[in-house]
Amino acid sequence: MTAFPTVEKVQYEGPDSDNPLAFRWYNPEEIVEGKTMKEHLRFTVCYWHTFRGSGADPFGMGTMQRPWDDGTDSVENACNRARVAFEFFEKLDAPFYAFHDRDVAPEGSSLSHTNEIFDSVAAVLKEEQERSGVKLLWGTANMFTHPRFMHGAATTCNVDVYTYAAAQVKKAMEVTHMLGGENYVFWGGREGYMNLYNTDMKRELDHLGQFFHMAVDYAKEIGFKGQFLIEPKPKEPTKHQYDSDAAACINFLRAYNLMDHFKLNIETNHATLAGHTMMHELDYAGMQGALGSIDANTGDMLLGWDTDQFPTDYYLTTQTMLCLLKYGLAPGGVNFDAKVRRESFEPIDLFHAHIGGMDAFAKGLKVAAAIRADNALGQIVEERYSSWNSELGKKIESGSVGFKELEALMLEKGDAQVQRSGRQELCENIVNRYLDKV
Ligand code: XLS
Ligand code: NI
Ligand code: NI
Repeated sequence: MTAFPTVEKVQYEGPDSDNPLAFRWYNPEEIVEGKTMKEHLRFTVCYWHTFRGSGADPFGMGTMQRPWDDGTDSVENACNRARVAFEFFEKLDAPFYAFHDRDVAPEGSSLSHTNEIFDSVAAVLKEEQERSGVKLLWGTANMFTHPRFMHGAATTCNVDVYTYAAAQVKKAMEVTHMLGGENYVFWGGREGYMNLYNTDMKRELDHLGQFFHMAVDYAKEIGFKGQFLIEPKPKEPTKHQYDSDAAACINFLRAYNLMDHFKLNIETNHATLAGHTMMHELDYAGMQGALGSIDANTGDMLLGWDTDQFPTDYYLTTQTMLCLLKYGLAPGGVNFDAKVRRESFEPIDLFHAHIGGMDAFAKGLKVAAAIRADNALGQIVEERYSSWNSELGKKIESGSVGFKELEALMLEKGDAQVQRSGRQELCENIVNRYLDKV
């Protein structure tokens, strides 16, 4: 049985290929900066959009044709879908996948029943991982779909729901560990608020900090060595998500003494919803030693929500790869947290979407590496800050002078020297030049 009878394993054919089912840029074994593309990019297919996305939106019902899926919540359907997913990962040559507990397995009539179902499906996932060699980048718990989580999970006003959430994450961590997951993700779901009149923000954040400490303790207890990741997002579904952006997450982690245990999973569309660029979020997380992994997608300039489109823009992927090469990515990866449009309802569209995203990132990797090899942007940055290499600059940077000394110096000098040009347009032209060249 095959779910994708018309598709062979996708191969690299080079930039001139017009085969829509071939890679033009992603050449897994090609070496860039001393590592293969496969090692750099660690491409990951997400289970929720690709295998559970129905195409429903607030105005209309599902549109996707998924002939292998009988549309029921049976365990058999879940196991069968898991096998189809692995056929997809293999044909796409994707080395990793990622899931929420409830994407792969349906809920049962009680928590213990749900856990049993999860175990049965996890056994299939394990078997398929072993058969195919595809690995789990990360697991996570869905604590936002079910009505019990209407007020949040680890920040809920209800202690019973908090307890349920703790039990759910415990189980999701165990399954992630059993499947050799390299990371475990916390995206806030409904951790946030709709209105401050009815919200005790301090208490909710204290509870969240406590929750993460429990996760850290439990990981130690079961020997889970994967990296914990928090995924920032500013809004949606709540009007204010607590993990609103990289800076807010890092402040939270510091305040609750969790910096040693967590890094960030930065998502493009979340960055732009927060009013930042992806490059900003990556650079901010990276400079704080907190860049863990990325959810690769893109938003739409004219739509104000998380549209989760596949990334095809070379500027975006070049900027992203400049940061990933600078700060490193493993054990994180490039996870396509992206969905095909509801008008792209055929199974083959899943291939087009992922191939496009993988090629865009592979090209971005090559362009970024070429820019770095010539230090083309680095040189401009170095020149721009060169005044700081003076005696005075060194004194300030090492903290050995204060306002009084600086005032004395400037009183003597009378005025500050002329600045260097920022050369922004030149930088933009340089990026274009390398995009043309690669
Ligand atoms: C939602 C998030 C979600 C996380 C995983 O906006 O991106 O998909 O990545 O819970
Ligand atoms: Ni995401
Ligand atoms: Ni998202």
